Amino acid sequence: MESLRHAADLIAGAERLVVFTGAGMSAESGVPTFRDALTGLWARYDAQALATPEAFERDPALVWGWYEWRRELVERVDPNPGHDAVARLDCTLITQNVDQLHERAGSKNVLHLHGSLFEPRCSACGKPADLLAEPVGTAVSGDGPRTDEPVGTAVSGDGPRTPPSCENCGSPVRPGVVWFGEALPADTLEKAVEAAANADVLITVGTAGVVYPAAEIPQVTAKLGGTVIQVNPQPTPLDAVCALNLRGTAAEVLPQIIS
Ligand code: BV8
Ligand code: ZN
Repeated sequence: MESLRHAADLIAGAERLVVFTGAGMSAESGVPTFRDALTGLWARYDAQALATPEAFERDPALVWGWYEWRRELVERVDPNPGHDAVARLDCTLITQNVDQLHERAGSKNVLHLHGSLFEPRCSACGKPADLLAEPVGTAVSGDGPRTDEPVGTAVSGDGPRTPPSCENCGSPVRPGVVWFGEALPADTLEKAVEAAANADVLITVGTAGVVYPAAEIPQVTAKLGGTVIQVNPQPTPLDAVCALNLRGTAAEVLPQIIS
């Protein structure tokens, strides 16, 4: 396909290359995209409502359980050929994803705009907390988490789980992700915007381009004269700023345009 060759030439000739990824990057590894990340017990919730400080405040076990379910899923799957292709690039890699599949494929210094499933911290004092080998929590019944069981009762499958308590101050530990209504990590965002501003080529892969300020990243490159290439089976609001819109999936297209 003509545009694949054109994209491959642009990427090979790029001097300051940026790759910007969203949930579609991990879809072919078996990780549901953000919008599809609610199945099973969480099917009745809206991701945007669950990924908020208010939801954690209201029901820490439900929200912690959802993130632990996602973390365990990500640990069980593997990077796909799209991650492997990106790892071959000399680029600045910016991701909205909270999984660590780019790192497991070999990418270094990944800028995680929305945090990570692998860096839980205290919801009050911010002290980093250890990841629990076994999902810890209380056994759950149909009406939600019971607290009569001692914390530490391993639970299997998906379901609410009581978050561990901070060793420092006893408050509930929270996932190390950025929720809706929370500020992105300032230094990470600053590095990402600077890389996007200086990029001569930016590849945006697998993002719906609707969540801000992350969705600004490809637009900054285009506004400052850089060339934006999009890889997504669907059209997105970012189509308008892309020089090339490659309608395909990450695992299919990226290995064809990255040598
Ligand atoms: C902030 C981490 C201010 C958590 C995420 C109105 C009211 C309230 C808020 C707002 C508002 N208007 C705007 C806002 C701001 C809000 C926002 O943008 N809301 C949107 C919904 C309108 N943003 C925020 O709240 C941000 N913070 O503004 O703070 C502030 C400032 C100072 C001080 C205090 C506060 C924080 C946003 C971060 C939220 N956290 N993730 C978690 O993971 O649980 S967002 C989450 O959804 C993802 O990280 C991602 O960023 C976003 C969208 O996901 P995508 O990656 O795009 O994936 P999605 O599922 O949507 O789409 C998948 C795409 O892949 C599709 O296009 C599909 O076609 C494609 N695809 C599918 N398969 C493949 C594929 N592509 C390639 N290959 C495939 N195989
Ligand atoms: Zn604490």
